[in-house]
Amino acid sequence: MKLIEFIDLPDLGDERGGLSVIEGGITIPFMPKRIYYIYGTDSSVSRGFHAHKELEQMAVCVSGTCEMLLDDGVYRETVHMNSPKQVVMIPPMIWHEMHNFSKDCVLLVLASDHYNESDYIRSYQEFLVNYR
Ligand code: T46
Repeated sequence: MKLIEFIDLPDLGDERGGLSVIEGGITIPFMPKRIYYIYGTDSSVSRGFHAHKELEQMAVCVSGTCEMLLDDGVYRETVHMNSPKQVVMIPPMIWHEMHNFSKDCVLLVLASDHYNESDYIRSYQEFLVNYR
């Protein structure tokens, strides 16, 4: 089973530099209500370790590199994120972890809804037992 779904962003770069575009409902299948970015994470630190009940998200490494692990409770897949032109989808009910951040990593995340802590499942056991 393939958990990792990539979307290749249109490359509108020219001799002046790169330009990639994400359009809600066009490039990605939802309209983002929230945008956040993760940066300055030490390579020894891992983040995530949760699933969302309903939230849809997409992530793109606009600078640097990191690894994104996705887990549906049966299968686990890890993708090396190293391109500002490639989006990885983080669907609801998928456990995800981020590892091996490079010093210059900026991970941009677009989310389908506002922040809501009750949408998080932060225990892997709870994820496995109650939600699969
Ligand atoms: C996710 C991965 C990819 C807020 O108050 N508002 C927000 O919009 C966000 C994203 C976080 N927070 C608070 C919640 C925590 O107290 O900021 C703190 C750090 O968040 P968290 O430990 O959840 O960060 P990560 O990097 O483990 O996970 C984040 C997102 O929270 C999560 O939704 O899918 O990035």
